[in-house]
Amino acid sequence: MSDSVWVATFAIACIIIMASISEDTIKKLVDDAFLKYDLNKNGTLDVKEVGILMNDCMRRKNEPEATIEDIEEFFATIDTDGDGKVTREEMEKLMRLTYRGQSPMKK
Ligand SMILES: [Ca+2]
Ligand SMILES: [Ca+2]
Repeated sequence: MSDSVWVATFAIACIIIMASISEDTIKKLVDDAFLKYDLNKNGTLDVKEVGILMNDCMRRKNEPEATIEDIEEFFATIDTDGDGKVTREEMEKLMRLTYRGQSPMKK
C-alpha cells in the first residue's frame, strides 16, 4: 500500500475504534460524524470537512497531520459517485465495508 492509502485506511479505522462497533451502531457513528464534522450543516461532508475529521483522528493518535494529497485521496475513496460531497449513505457504505474487512482501498 502507498503511504496515502495507509493513512486513509488508518483514518477509517480510527473512526470505527471511537466506539465499540456493531452493524447496528454504524448508523449512529455516521450520525455522530456528521453532527461533529458537517460544519455548515448542509447534510454532506465536503473535502474541507473530511480533512478536519481526518486530522482529528491523526492528532488523537499522535500522528503527523494528513497532507492535502492524503485528504483528497481519502475523500475520493469515500465519495463513491464522485459528486464532490460525501452523503450519509456513502459514509455508511464505507464503514460497513471497512468493518467487514472488505476495504475498497485494498485494490
Ligand atoms: Ca457540510
Ligand atoms: Ca458523493
